[in-house]
Amino acid sequence: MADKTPYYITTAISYPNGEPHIGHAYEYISADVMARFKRLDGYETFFLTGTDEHGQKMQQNAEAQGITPYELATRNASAFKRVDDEVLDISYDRFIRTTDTDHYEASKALWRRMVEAGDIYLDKYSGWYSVRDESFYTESETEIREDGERYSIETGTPVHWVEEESYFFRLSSYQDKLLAFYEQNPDFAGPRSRFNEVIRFVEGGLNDLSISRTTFDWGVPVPEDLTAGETDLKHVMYVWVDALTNYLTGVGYPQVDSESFQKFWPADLHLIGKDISRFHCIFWPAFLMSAGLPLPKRVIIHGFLHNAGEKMSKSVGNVVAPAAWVDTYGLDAVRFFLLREFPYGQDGSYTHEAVIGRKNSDLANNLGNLAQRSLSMIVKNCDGAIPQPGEYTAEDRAILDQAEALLETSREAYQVQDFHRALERTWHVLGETNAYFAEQEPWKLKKTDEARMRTVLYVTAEIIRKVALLIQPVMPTSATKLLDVLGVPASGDAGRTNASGEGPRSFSAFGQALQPGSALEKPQPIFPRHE
Ligand code: ME8
Repeated sequence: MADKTPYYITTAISYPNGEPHIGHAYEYISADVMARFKRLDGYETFFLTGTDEHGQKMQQNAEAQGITPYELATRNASAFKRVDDEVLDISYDRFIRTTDTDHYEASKALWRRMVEAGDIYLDKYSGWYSVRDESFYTESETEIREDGERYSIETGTPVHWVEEESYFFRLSSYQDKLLAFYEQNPDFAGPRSRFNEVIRFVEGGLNDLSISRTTFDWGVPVPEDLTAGETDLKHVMYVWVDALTNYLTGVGYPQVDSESFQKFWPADLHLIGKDISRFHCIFWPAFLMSAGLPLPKRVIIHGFLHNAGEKMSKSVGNVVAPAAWVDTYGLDAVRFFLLREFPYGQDGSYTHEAVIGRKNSDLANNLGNLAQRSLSMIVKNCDGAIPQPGEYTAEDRAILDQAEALLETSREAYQVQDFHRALERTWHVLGETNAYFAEQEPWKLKKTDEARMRTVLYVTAEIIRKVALLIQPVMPTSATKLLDVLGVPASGDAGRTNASGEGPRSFSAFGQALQPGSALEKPQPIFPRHE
């Protein structure tokens, strides 16, 4: 068998300060859907996720709780991992913790390369720092509010004045190189509107970046041999330097000759939220350019999830735990809702009514009901086997052609992470299929023209098969059940086996139409209505 094309996808790594919320789940689910799509489409996929455990925020929170930062990180990293494994069925290949030993090696190696490139120098930092954002701000990026305190204008988090000896990265010298890179790679980041914000920021000029801290010690130490004689203080890396490096660690850096690094670097996709686009689209490519490493192919920037239009916050008490949603609506309905309800890249708002609306109309009616009615009719009227179709009419051909086109439409949409469009097109075809089924009235044909009834039922079942194949990434359990009912054989190499049944069916089976005469299981309702 020919070697598969590699595909490397990552999520942001979360601060394990507390438990994951539905905003985190949104990111994990969308990355998981992308990873599953690529696996089913024949790529050798490596999917990295994990936790970002260093920094002042972690240290302060741990102190407040009277435990060590490592204890805090360990407790909450397990909570994140548990949600991935037990609640959301995230098919990651490695869950990285930035306290993993190989990650220290990778971070130090990258630092060394940037020193060798002449891009790191010792100086003194003075300026505004937000511990909550783990981010430095210039004076003009902050404002004094009514309470007399100073805040970041962009994120609204409190900032405090910092003055300390620090290593700096010569970010200012990368302005032109970055702009040239963006110009040559117009798809480097998406959606375009968010990429444009990044470009405008870089056009405005870049300051050198403070990349080490001396006032606390919870971080990756700057290699001692590089600081000897230069400073009396102990420096740890600024948390974002080591955090971004996780993408390299995950595939074997600094072993650049390793099979894994050779195969998977540069990453095909970093999937992140809108609040951290500058770190990924400016700092990260500049670090990699400095270190002489290839740049990631794409960064996709998703929007934020709001509760009924309101920002989720602990103080408002509207933070949703992923498990609460999954218990209420079921995992596949949650996954579907998050990707179908709003375009990827834009902010999204959720309400109980909106989730129920999607679950009942799109899933229970348009897909569940169609599958249940048509497949039950086959079981009852065609001896429990896929019927033999007769000659196709123009209507049959038209609807089959629409379903046929869905694979390419989906590929194109997934290529730019437009999950919303892929699902919208799929449900459009399901809408047309429902109309076809209603117009053809196979339940009447049973009495007047059985051969024609068999053709209509075959066409409908074949469209359901195609749709079920394509929605596996979004709703793995339900799609698998549907494919099991249709008797579609599992393709052993298409990824992980699903808890519910036979396992995934690769997209290479898309063109293999249902075999007349093959047995059909009695369908059980797969998408129940939410009462
Ligand atoms: O930023 N809706 O970690 P984090 C959608 N450690 N996405 C959201 C969200 C919401 N309400 N809230 C957070 C960090 N996110 C860094 C990343 S990567 C090298 C280091 C997203 O725990 C957020 O945008 O604050 C980010 O992509 C991810 O969750 C982790 O956020």
